[in-house]
Amino acid sequence: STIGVIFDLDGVIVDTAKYHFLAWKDLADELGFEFTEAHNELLKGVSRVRSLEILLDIGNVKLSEEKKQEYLISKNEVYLGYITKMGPDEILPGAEDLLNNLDALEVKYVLGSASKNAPLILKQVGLLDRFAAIVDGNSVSKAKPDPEVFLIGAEKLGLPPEKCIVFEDAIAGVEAAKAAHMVSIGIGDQETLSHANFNFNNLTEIPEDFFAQFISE
Ligand code: G16
Ligand code: MG
Repeated sequence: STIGVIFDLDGVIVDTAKYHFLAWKDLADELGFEFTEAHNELLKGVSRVRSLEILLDIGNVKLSEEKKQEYLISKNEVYLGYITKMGPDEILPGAEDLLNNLDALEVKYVLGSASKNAPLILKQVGLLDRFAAIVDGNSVSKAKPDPEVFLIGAEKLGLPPEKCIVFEDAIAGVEAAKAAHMVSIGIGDQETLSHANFNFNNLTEIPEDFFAQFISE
């Protein structure tokens, strides 16, 4: 096809943000400060290391590098406890229909996630085999809003960035797509994601003929 699609994972394909929240909240409890769902918004799409920094800023807590490494590991262990219980019922509404639609159009798609746990999550929900490639937190060095993750995605698709369409739920993710000169689709709150080229509340709202406008004969 003349176009390709790059999907973010958390907030687009599945809602793992609720599990990140519970795991980070555990840590905040241990450190003795409050961590709210509003605080959790700041961590969406952001790398694990950066998330810890933001969390510690919220609690006004300073830690040694050693302690930070320790907490990064223990947070992830708590998170994995939730992830390993996930199943196909946790795929967000509209996601599978959208992938089926792209398959029918013979449009290739890859994953472009900040998560180091992306392959495990996709395996849990039964979608791992569907993506042409997985670009995740293990394969990138610069986190969103840096465009690196999406530029590697374009390489995997074998397409120039201008021919790639990115589905994102996070502010940093839409910024990364724009920095990569790709078409950005904001999934979620329209005001939060007003910098995206297109906005939808969720994947069920994407019209079946949506991709036709990008495909040239
Ligand atoms: C996801 C989440 C972020 C999380 C990041 C790293 O990104 O939105 O909140 O901090 O992955 O996750 P992990 O700790 O599993 O490596 P995305 O890009 O899929 O939205
Ligand atoms: Mg996301």
